[in-house]
Amino acid sequence: MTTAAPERTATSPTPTNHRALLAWVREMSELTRPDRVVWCDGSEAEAGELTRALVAGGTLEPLRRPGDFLARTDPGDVARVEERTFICSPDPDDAGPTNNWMAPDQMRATMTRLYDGCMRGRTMYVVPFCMGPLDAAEPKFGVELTDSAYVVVSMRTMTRMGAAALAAMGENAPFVRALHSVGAPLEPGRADVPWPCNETKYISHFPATREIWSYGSGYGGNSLLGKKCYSLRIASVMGRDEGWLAEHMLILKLTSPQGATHYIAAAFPSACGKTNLAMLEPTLPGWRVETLGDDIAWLRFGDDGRLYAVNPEYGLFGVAPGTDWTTNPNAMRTLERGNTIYTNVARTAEDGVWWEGMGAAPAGLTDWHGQPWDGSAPAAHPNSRFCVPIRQCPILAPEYDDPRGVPISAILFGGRRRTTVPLVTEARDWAHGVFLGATLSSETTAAATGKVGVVRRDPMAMLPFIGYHAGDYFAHWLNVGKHADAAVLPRIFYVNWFRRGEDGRFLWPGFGENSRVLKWVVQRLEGTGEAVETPIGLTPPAAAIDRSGLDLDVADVAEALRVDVAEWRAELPDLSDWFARFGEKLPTVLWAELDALKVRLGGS
Ligand code: GTP
Ligand code: SPV
Ligand code: MN
Repeated sequence: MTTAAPERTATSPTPTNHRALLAWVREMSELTRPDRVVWCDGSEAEAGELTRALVAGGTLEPLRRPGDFLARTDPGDVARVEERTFICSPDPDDAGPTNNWMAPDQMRATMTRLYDGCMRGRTMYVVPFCMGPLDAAEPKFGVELTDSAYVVVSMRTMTRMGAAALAAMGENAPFVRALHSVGAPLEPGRADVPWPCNETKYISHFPATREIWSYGSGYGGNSLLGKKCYSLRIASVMGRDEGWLAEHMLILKLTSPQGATHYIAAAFPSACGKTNLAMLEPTLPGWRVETLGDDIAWLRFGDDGRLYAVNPEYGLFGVAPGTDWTTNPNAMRTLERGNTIYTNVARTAEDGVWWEGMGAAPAGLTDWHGQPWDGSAPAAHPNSRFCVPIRQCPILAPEYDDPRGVPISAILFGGRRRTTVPLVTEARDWAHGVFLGATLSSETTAAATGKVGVVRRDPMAMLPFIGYHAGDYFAHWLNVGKHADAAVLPRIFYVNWFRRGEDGRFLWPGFGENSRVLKWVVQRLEGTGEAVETPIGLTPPAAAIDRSGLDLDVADVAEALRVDVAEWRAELPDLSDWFARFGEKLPTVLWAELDALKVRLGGS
């Protein structure tokens, strides 16, 4: 960290000759008027200084394990704010019906008023970062300007941040401009609060100029701008323009007992199982999973015509509740190594952490509000998170660092549905797979503000993250399929770990047992898996799912796999309405897929 004298608007020596960057930092600091500007180098010493200051200010509490800290947010700032997220494309038609839109000039005017003097009394940190390996053919740089030290230390975990990124930018590399303020200027003499934020929030994207303006929230996807804002919303537009895909997908490497390796990417909506599948510990003997990414994948064609995936992130920002030795032991091992910032979990009397799903609650818990826990409400917020370096994951695949990525054999789409959607379905071909993705549905979760448990369409698990018109996005997916030889395209599957029986229990045990579904996927790829034709796609007969060592009746598996024609017919009106929202932009191929589905279901 290049520090500066604490006098007003002091600016530390600028460790770059990047003129566009220097000009932008100057312009934004003149607008936001911080007391000082600090260029972050990403060093251990800098992180130590920042965490000490955050502890002194009450934002972070040190925990027992070295490098572990707990943050408790303002109770009104606990999740992504989709209704305050905007795509400010010049043409409203480029944002489409699934995004909030505001004209760029109008949004700039509105937010310039909010940003005016918003960093008074605070420090503006200049955070250079790179999404994906620094030695990529075209490294994807960004610079976040933020007045939150919590954001700086989190960005250090989540991205390749600091001096190396800045040096690699040289004097004129393009970069995404990402401005962030908690929106809480500190008047002279006024004490700060542990979690400054503002009731007014904007998470705005200017895709045409590759800019992000975020205001009012310090939380996760709202403030760590390399994540959803850059690597999905802005990157999806880059991908549209340049012929690649930015997706809300985990990446895993699966090795069979015979030693065959397959790379699999999977898109599930927020809090629907990506981190868990990415770190899966197979219950089937001889199978092995290694992790490449748990949230975001950038998919590009390689020279051999195959689709390769890179994880642009450097850390894991995982859902805490439900994470335990029985469900996700590899996440627990990752956390055991310390260096984790926990947000909104409960704290034990021994300065450890606890959350729902971790077994019996120990006595003397402090809940996420900082109060002694009385058991009347969850001790940890349902969207409480851990932020930890991905390198601590004991099963990180060595290919993680390869800037070319890994060739994907299968893409899984999945959602959280109590009914209707079977455990696993295989698409007939790419277009049918795009149809399955485009019509994906899931129950809303605590990862975003708003009601939980409401079924909504969440195309490719990207509803809140597509940076342009979703109809154009579907067309882009179809084009990707046309680009490649069908023989080397990933095969597409649709999974649902969350189907329930009439008694309300999950029909499928999930977690490590999902390896049994992955085995069938691999068998399909290798041409040995059995499948039956159903109106919605190819499903395994129950006997084709390996149940060895599992105490589950074949009838239960059959129930999890069942295609209920009546339930699917009941989905049809909603599917028609969904597609109608995209008007002319809905590719006719997808209408044809829906018509064919109707015919197969024998509906009208
Ligand atoms: P984001 O980080 O928000 O994108 O979430 P994610 O998709 O990575 O979800 P994650 O793996 O963190 O899982 C979210 C919740 O679902 C956790 O509480 C998990 O315990 C639970 N979960 C994950 N996999 C399964 C499964 O196979 N079965 C069941 N029943 N629950 C699961
Ligand atoms: C999600 O909501 O999909 C997340 C967490 O991965 S956040 O970083 O808040 O977007
Ligand atoms: Mn996510």
